Amino acid sequence: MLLFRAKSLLYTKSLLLFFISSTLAYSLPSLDISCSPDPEFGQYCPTTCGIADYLQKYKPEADRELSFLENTLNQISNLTTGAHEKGIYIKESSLSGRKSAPQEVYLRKSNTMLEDILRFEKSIISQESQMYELQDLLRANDQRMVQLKQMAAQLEQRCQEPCKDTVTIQEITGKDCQEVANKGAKVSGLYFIKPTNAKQPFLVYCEIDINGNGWTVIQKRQDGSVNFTKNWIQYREGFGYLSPTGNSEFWLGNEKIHLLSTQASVPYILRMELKDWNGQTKNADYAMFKVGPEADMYRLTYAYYFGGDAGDAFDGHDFGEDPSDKYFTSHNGMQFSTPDTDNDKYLGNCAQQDGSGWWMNRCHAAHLNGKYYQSGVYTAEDAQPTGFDNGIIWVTWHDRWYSLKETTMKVIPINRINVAGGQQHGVKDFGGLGDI
Ligand SMILES: [Ca+2]
Repeated sequence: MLLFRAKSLLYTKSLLLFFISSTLAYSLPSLDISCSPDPEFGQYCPTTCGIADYLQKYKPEADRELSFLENTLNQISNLTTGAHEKGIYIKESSLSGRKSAPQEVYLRKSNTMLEDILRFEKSIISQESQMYELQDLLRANDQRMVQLKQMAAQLEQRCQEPCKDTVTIQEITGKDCQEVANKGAKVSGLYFIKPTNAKQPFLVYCEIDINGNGWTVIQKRQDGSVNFTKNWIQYREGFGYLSPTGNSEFWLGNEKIHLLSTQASVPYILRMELKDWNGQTKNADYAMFKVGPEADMYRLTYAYYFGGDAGDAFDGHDFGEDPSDKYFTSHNGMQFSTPDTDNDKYLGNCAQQDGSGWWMNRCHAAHLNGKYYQSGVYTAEDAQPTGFDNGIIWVTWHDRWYSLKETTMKVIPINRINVAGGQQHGVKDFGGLGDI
């Protein structure tokens, strides 16, 4: 708005100046002529004097107006100058702003770097403590290494010394422990025997009593020191430890038991010697005990229950759950099963469920290779994850939730049984036959 007014005033001033100057150019020569005012001015063509008078009359006012215009123009000019200066200032500011822009970038970068440095510093501090820990570990490992090297050196030295075998193995041999006893062996201990069909002798623990009875021991449990969860090959070859004092747990091995029990002309008695956690002992004997060849999965057979105060658990047991209980828990005629070889009569795998190798049916009433429980009575909770009765069981003495403390399975030729210990059955039939 101001600019518009200034422009219009400027325009007016220019016009007036032009008009005045052009008019004065004609009137100046006759300024000294006295002119008579003509009230009729305007009705006629004005004379030179009339025009001059008229100008004289209105000049002061025009001067004032011109002066006003001049002031206004000066003001506008001043404002314009101010605006221009401001413009220059803004421009310069803008330029200087632009010039300072890179500095801001550097500042930002600097801040970022500072943050990074702080972050790295924190990281370094935390890593430093980790490094200290690792250094400690390294030192401990170094010390351990030194100790191990010392131990290795000591062992190496000991290995160079002559080997001293502290296990006494008796010199007498035979086809079984009874023959060993018949040959004059008087003490229990480790002997090499070679059954008729065995390709080579193998070590057994012979239990020889004062009457000259020689029991060949095929299984021993006494403290749970040996894990009886083994596979087919381990049960075939045998596992555990044979000790000259007889105080160790083992399974002689199915192949050896097979070779031992199937010798021609020697009918064997299998005796189960059992001890519970009250220290009470009982036994159960089976006549004509045999274990078949591996081709028949080491099948168990016997002619009959020969006697004993522990009861005939091998014949199965009526648990009162199903009429077929007894039939499906009997063991005579069962093949051997291990967790990895299922030869049982059960849809599932008894040996796998119970973690043992045994002549499983569906599954058992006798189970002397079961899990060792330290206090006798155990529960389905204890038998997790399967929850089945998997202890060392002889149900005709203690029920299936009672695990026996000690067991020994041993064989002897049946003709020795009359002097090996009084039995309820078969004593008369087989007694007095003499040594074989
Ligand atoms: Ca099965």
